[in-house]
Amino acid sequence: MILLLISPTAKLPEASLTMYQLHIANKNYSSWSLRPWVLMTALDIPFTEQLTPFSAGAVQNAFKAFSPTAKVPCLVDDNQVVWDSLAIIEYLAERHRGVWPEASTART
Ligand SMILES: N[C@@H](CCC(=O)N[C@@H](CS)C(=O)NCC(=O)O)C(=O)O
Repeated sequence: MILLLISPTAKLPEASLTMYQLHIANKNYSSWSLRPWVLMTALDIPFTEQLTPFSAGAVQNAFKAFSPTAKVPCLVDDNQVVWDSLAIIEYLAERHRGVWPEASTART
């Protein structure tokens, strides 16, 4: 009998070799930022946190430096920029185990 042990957080073959950068805003205000932040932290997916605080004003000009939509969260993976929280989670799910449950019934 062959026993195959796979860590739930093991990287899939297409996982990044570079360190992800996750751009977020204030954790106490930006629940959107916390979506990928909590996921990556819980699954031990290594990333560098880049926190840019909200400033006064309707448009967050500081976010334009890294996010095409001037919104957070925004994930940078080498040359790839993913700028929506659910899109980030889907992106990570293609590269890391454990993002979504294996059982389809657990995903309904
Ligand atoms: N649908 C987007 C929403 C992102 C979003 O609205 N983020 C807010 C912070 S929680 C933001 O960046 N607001 C800045 C602004 O609207 O200028 C996502 O899921 O990532």
